[in-house]
Amino acid sequence: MNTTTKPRTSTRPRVERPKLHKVILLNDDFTPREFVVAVLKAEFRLTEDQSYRVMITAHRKGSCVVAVFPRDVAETKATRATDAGKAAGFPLQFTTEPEE
Ligand code: TYC
Repeated sequence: MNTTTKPRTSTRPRVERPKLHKVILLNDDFTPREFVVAVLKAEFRLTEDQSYRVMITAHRKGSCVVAVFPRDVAETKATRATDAGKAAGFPLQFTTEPEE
């Protein structure tokens, strides 16, 4: 068997790392604060403190970034969290957008 190796003459082109996507919580006038906090804890594994801060930021400013994930994970979590609100009769909304 020929075990000699020839020197490597080609290199693999470096590709860009896939972009992470932000999950964004949107404020509304109807969803109770405690419910928003509960969804953030359950779906995003935030602590009570982190969840409260994200909720109150969205409440005051209109929206707040919850976390960043690969695109499919971000979309799945945003959908699940929005569906949790819908199932309870609330208009709670989570969206996603690519990081710069
Ligand atoms: N604004 C809601 C209220 O006053 C609470 C709330 C906060 C709802 C953040 C959504 O993303 C949200 N009951």
